[in-house]
Amino acid sequence: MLRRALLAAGGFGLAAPLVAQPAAAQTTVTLTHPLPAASHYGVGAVAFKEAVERLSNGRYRVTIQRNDNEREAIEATQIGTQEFTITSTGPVGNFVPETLVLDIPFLFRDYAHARAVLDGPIGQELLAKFPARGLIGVVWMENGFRNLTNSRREVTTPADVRGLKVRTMENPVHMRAFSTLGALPTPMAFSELVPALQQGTVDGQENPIPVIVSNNLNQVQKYLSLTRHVYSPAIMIGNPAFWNGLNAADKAIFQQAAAAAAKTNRDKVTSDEQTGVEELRRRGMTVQTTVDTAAFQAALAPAFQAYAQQFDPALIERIRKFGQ
Ligand code: EAX
Repeated sequence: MLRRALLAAGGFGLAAPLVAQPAAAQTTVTLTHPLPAASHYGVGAVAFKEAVERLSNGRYRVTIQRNDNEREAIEATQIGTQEFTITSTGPVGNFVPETLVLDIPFLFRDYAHARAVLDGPIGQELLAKFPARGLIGVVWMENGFRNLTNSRREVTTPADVRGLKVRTMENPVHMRAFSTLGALPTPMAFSELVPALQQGTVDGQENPIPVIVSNNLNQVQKYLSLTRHVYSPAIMIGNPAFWNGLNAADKAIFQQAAAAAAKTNRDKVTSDEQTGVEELRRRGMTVQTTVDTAAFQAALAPAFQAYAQQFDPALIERIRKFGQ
């Protein structure tokens, strides 16, 4: 009636609805990660945001925030103060112990091997362990092969590591490796790393080239040794209440967006691996490329024996042999 009256009064030449259509409901989700926006995690986060917003026609918006304490971010995702986080597996073992097997030194031959394992049945079996721990393992992403940096001396053999105070992630598998080498592993969140290096609380740390480059660790570390002693997976973790509340179509959108994040993230790692060492040399780091990997693997024999007690040796063998 009102519409006809107004039209008769010539109030509206167009058959425009008189009552504003309710805007499509929009849900904002928060994703955090610990690194700079231009890092291999940051570009993955943006790819995720763009895909979610495009595929949902704006029904979902993604807010990206930085939190460089990965354990805190996982806890926040678990209790629902945020919906997603991207993190290395460093602290994940404190929530989903089964993932610690991935952190064993020298387990993966190269990037192709690691990506095939994570995207294949073994990686999917591990993601299936997350819901029982109050988390959703959405998709495997990538941090990269970790290398040792320090400010005391060049490191090419295990003997050079002896006595170094090395910051490690809060990861018992990594800590055992460095104590087996005679170093003094000092676990702390990434958020505490640079101050600890600046104050000399620790002599060194270990991280993939993409992390060393994107955080300018060359400003607080002199020597880089290309040890590649551990492949460090990353993972996108989701909040179960949010994830399980999605209908099938929306869940498919988030899964497609997570796959886009992983591809962009891995492509950035590949690119950083091609250019990062030269960039760090240019920034003044002294780089040891000829590291005695066989000597490091031999020196870690006691740690490998302990890992074979802690994890299923058959699983370790499955991972080592995958794709051969
Ligand atoms: O996930 O804590 C670390 O050394 C991690 O490699 C870093 O936060 C990126």
